[in-house]
Amino acid sequence: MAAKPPAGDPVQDAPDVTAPQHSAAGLPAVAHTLKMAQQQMGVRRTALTLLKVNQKDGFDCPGCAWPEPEHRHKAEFCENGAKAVAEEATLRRVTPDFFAGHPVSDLARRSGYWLGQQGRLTQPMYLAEGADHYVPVPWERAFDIVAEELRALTSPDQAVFYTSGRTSNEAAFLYQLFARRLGTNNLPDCSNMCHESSGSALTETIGVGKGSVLLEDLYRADLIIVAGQNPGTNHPRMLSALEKAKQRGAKIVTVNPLPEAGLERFKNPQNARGLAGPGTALTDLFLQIRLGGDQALFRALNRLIVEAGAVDRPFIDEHTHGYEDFAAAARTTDWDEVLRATGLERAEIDRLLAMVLDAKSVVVCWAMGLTQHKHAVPTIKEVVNFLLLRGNIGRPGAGVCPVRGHSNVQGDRTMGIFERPAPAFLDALEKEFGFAPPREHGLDVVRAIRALRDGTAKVFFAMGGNFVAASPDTLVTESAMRNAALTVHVSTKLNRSHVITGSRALILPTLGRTEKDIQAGGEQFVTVEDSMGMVHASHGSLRPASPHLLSETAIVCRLARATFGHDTAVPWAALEADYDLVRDRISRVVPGFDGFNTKVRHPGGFTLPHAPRDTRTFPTANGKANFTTSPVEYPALPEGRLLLQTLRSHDQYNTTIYGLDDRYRGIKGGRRVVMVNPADADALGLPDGSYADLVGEWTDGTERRADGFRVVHYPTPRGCAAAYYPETNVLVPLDHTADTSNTPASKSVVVRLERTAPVHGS
Ligand SMILES: Nc1nc2c(c(=O)[nH]1)N[C@H]1C(S)=C(S)[C@@H](COP(=O)(O)OP(=O)(O)OC[C@H]3O[C@@H](n4cnc5c(=O)[nH]c(N)nc54)[C@H](O)[C@@H]3O)O[C@H]1N2
Ligand SMILES: Nc1nc2c(c(=O)[nH]1)N[C@H]1C(S)=C(S)[C@@H](COP(=O)(O)OP(=O)(O)OC[C@H]3O[C@@H](n4cnc5c(=O)[nH]c(N)nc54)[C@H](O)[C@@H]3O)O[C@H]1N2
Ligand SMILES: [Mo]
Repeated sequence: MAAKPPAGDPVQDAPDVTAPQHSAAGLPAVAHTLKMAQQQMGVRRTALTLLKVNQKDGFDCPGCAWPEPEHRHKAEFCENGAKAVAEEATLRRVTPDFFAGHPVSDLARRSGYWLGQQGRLTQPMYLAEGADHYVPVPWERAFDIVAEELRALTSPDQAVFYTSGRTSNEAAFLYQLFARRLGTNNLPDCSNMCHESSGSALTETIGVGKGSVLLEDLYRADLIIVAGQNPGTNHPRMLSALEKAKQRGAKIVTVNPLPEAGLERFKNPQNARGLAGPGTALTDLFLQIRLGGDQALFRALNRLIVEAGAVDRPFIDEHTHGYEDFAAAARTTDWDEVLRATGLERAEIDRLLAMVLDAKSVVVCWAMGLTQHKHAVPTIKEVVNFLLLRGNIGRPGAGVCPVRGHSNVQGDRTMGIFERPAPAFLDALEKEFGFAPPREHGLDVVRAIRALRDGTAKVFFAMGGNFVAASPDTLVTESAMRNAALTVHVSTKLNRSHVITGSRALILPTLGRTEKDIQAGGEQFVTVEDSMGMVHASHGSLRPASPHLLSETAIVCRLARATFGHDTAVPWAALEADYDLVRDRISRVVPGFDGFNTKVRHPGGFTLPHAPRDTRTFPTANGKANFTTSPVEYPALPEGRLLLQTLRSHDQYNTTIYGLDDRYRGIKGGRRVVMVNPADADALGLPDGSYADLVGEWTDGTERRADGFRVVHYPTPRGCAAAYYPETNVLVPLDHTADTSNTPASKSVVVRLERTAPVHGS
């Protein structure tokens, strides 16, 4: 199985490499922001739009899920938030003429970058069976096509309803209601590829699958450990919070295979010291860990804490279960194994211990570096053990902080986008709407791909996202998609999932966050939940990209009417007209949302309850916070091979490529690069600037290939390499997933590098 870069693409991939940087943001970020934004939106629209981001009367940034501080700056956005806004508020348009001029067979040869650069989708488009051109289709006909296919299924479980994480609470609630009214729990979402491991680990150990800290806790922490996360690129506003914590005396420990610039030093563009001065050094201790070594690191640390007798005994006795077993296991931790797994020295772990023992309150933040491994769930459970040992949960300045990705991915799950819904949620739905929702678990992302591949799923419907490019094992996923009878995408921008289709396909263009949403009941707003469980309103203000766009909420309601006809259980037309009515329903179904319509109209919104954080109570099966004792695991690495992590560059939002640079890592003008430790590269005979194919090796003997990567000698630990996603998704085997959460293990793929001739004559 081999994947070449799409041919016929005007974008050349000819990377130019300099040394990685040691600080993030500052003046270059501001300049870069304005340049990117003005290219897409022009000067006036740039000013109008960026001033509305994350303001109390404005729209929620469609970038990441980092929360808004209580005291907001006039410009409460970051470079990458501005890029996300510009990408949506662009003045470029994809019209029916565009599709007339570009057959699908041509679009399938273009890169994702090129597709995205064409602009906003403007009209519903239909690809008939056997056709090579999308043609415009009236909305009503589009809904009828979906309804016909759904009604033709022999079971509702032959349909799959995917969600990306930008969908508002209102649209998400109605979307899951639609799927369950139809009779299926097949509601996979991007979370399955993202923080599912966090949800699994936290639900079992503390009883709530969400983070337990608020911004104020970060400011008050004595020690913040940031493990497996690159906030300088992916959550830039987090750097302001870390800076503030630092100024109040916090220490910061970074655990990462890469020395990420944003965590080294932050030049806050909101003040003179940051804009033109030296900025703030953030990291006090950098532990350059091997990929997948985190569970071993935390277990070793836990052993040292137990041996030092430095545990919070009253907390452990009153609130937890399983301490004695855990402590006994921790005492037997094998140091040789720890040093092998982490690649760290004992002295570095001792330094971390000293900082932990010095700190009254500790927060651990993490993202994909912890969640996308085979042993991600036990790794995060070990982080919980670490916090429980010293009572670092449920008190100010302490707790778990999984930092979410998409701006409403946490809210979508709260609204019931989940293939394994809790019985209590289904009971509440049944009581509110008077129909019996299905109880059997549905398909997650990986299982949905298998079902499409095997022909047991026939209709694929996506509320946002770019399933084909974001999912693992690209060639397998693409052929699974082509197996479907119908694929439907509710989207703002053109992407690869629109051109790798089932027998028939629809593109349903929708409003973005930035745009005014007018319904029969007047102008509407929507709501979102950030990474810290704060719910607030988002008001779009721009004129929609096209008069033909429908909101996601309207799309669900109209599809429901086409599918069910007159529905005695759900008044779809009324809900479409007035989102307050949707929120009333949510307030009666979802815990924590009582008085939703009133509370969300308070400036800044409201905070959802979180029992461990608020009352130190743990809604687990045994009513206690659970210590867990999992065997220590770390990825095996065969001789002469490298362990590859697939990560984000600075100029992308998941599968949306904003540009071809990764400024902080010193890479310009190309994405097909592989970062390798110089000693490994020398041993493999790969000088900096040489080219290699990446060949993925999987335990069943199959191989996967991604061609033509420029080798970059980079400060990553021995045995570890890094390359960008989505280009490298072709290498991630569908069956290579995390235990329990089933999240693709895209941070540990075994590869060998085969030297090739340079590409593009460079
Ligand atoms: N601008 C921008 N913002 C984004 C996104 C984007 O693509 N662009 N994506 C959004 C989404 S959906 C998400 S989920 C988040 C993702 O946010 P991140 O999780 O920060 O994203 P990644 O680029 O995957 O980076 C993973 C980080 O973990 C490190 N890492 C990898 N493996 C390991 C490991 O085994 N151990 C440790 N300790 N570290 C490891 C990597 O070196 C890297 O620094 O960002 C969100 N925000
Ligand atoms: N190898 C590898 N694979 C990964 C990851 C990794 O680190 N490595 N990360 C994983 C993670 S963390 C995630 S979250 C997934 C992301 O998976 P997805 O969420 O499926 O992918 P995105 O690239 O964020 O989706 C981009 C598309 O969303 C559409 N869109 C944008 N805004 C809106 C909107 O407001 N409404 C609607 N309806 N559509 C909109 C646009 O058409 C755009 O093309 O990828 C996962 N895949
Ligand atoms: Mo994500």
